[in-house]
Amino acid sequence: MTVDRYPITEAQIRFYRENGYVRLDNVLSMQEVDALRVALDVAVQDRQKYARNEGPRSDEGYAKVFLQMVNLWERYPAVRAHVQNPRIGEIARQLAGARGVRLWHDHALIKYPRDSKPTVWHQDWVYWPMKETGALSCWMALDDVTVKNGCMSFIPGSHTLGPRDPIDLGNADPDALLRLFPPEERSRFAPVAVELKAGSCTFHDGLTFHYAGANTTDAPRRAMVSIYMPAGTTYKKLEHLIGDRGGLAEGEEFHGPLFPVVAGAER
Ligand SMILES: O=C(O)CCC(=O)C(=O)O
Repeated sequence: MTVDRYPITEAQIRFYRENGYVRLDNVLSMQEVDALRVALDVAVQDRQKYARNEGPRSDEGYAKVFLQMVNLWERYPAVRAHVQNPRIGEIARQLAGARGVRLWHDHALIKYPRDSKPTVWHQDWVYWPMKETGALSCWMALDDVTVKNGCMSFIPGSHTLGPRDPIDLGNADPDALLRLFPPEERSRFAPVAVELKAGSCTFHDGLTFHYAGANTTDAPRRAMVSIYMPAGTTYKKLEHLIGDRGGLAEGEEFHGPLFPVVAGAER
């Protein structure tokens, strides 16, 4: 059997560990990208048809940042194939330096044009009910992304600064997180905007500061994000937008079919 592996290099893994993010080109084929685009279109239509609220956050400010649809993998086979793609899981496992990785959740993030707001600087881990750090996101571009339509930006090395208070993603000032730091420290932050072709992606650590500008073009900016946690990550009680899935007790390891193992060992 041929193992479908992405040829990630030691230098890319080192870059990720030092900077808290890494760009990887041509991870998906155009057929895989197209299958995800179709699935997202259907999900958007289903959402309208069934008045389905795919995410509990629907305040007006948040809606202008993006349409967020969570855990599509449970309903759309193309998304399931993507989030459980061992090619992606294995990259996540190697970057995290873990024995194995489980899926935490997926979310499609569609930044619609016009009246679009930036995704303000934030860290992800502070919203996640996990005791340990180390979980990471694969942000897959389904359209070519540039500064004009809201590509991601990262502050290299910010994952070493530790967790800060969560930011109100719908209403905060874009720089609210950065202003928590004294001016001399802030002046050393050097954000990097990462433009990508569709089918290329970034991985970022849950503690890395990241941002995406408003979409100033005429077309939607579609991204499919899947979040992986190192096997052995344990549950910490914290309200989260995907709800209290799995009925886990404080300190219990994430396990079971809601958090499938995507690469490597279960524990
Ligand atoms: O796509 C965006 O606008 C932001 C994505 C993000 O914050 C994330 O994937 O953690």
